[in-house]
Amino acid sequence: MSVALAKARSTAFEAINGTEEGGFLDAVLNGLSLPQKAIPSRFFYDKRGSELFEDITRLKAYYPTRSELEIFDIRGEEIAALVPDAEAMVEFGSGSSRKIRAILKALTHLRLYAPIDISPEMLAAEAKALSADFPDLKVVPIHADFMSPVQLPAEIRGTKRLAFFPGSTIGNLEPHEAFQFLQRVRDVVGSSGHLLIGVDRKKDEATLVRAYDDPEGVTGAFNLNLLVRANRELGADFDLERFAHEARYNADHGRIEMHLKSLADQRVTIGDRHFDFRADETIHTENSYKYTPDEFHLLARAARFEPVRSWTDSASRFGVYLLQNQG
Ligand code: AVI
Repeated sequence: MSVALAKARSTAFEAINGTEEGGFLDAVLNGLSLPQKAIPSRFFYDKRGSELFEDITRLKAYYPTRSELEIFDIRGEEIAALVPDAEAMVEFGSGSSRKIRAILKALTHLRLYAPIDISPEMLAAEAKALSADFPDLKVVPIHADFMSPVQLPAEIRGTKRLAFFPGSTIGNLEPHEAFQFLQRVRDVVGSSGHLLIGVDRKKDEATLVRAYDDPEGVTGAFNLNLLVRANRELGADFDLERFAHEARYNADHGRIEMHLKSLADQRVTIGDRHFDFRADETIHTENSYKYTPDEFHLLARAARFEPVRSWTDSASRFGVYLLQNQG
């Protein structure tokens, strides 16, 4: 085995057995062997990628975060009045805490908050900060991958539960995965429990594409950071000058796609594997599905969640839905 591949394999070993689930090396080697080359979007979020994503959420062009926060600010009390019995909130993939703060301000009757996140550092930091700001709220962090079945701690099991899944993260799942995810959320909230979820809406193509191809180039840097990560962690030799960020709307599938486009005929080497690129050939790095309210209601009902009420922002760009488990 070559030195580079050995390095790549040991890094991948650490990745699988450390904080990162799923094996970046295998995902890249398998993904680059497909006819349409691809790398799964979950690998965006190394330290730099997470920082860049946080920057994206503050961009003028990236409307989803702003629109969703507007809904929570204006509709918080209305939402709270619809779930008067909820005692515990379980957040899936909590990450940064701007949204939970906005909703916790309104949901004053909650006594427990359980963020689920893959990053123990993020969980610990968030739990500490929230406990300081909401002294009457018990914070019970759950270190887990929210895409897998989650074991609830004992103190949450007996409570009336409300799940929280903001940010249109559901849009990064393929529709069949979104359906399976909603079914797992039903298990977590229990019978007649609720889910409050943020979902980006379909809209004109120009607004959508601009949100994923901002003039400042932050989303481009976020996308290209996958190659920076592959060079650093896997010993790959991607030439960053010879790949470019591309965002396009695929109307047939109702999704934004992000790609990294090769600017020349070139060969990339990872250990003893070679991958040839033609000029203009792309690596598909992300799907972000957009749902009309009707489409989302259909998906929710198929997973046995009944829509209770939904809200949108002043520009009708984003949707927040309160759903109730019918199972
Ligand atoms: C995390 N997720 C909901 C974002 C989205 O809009 O699909 C990720 C993102 N990709 C590029 N910009 C933001």
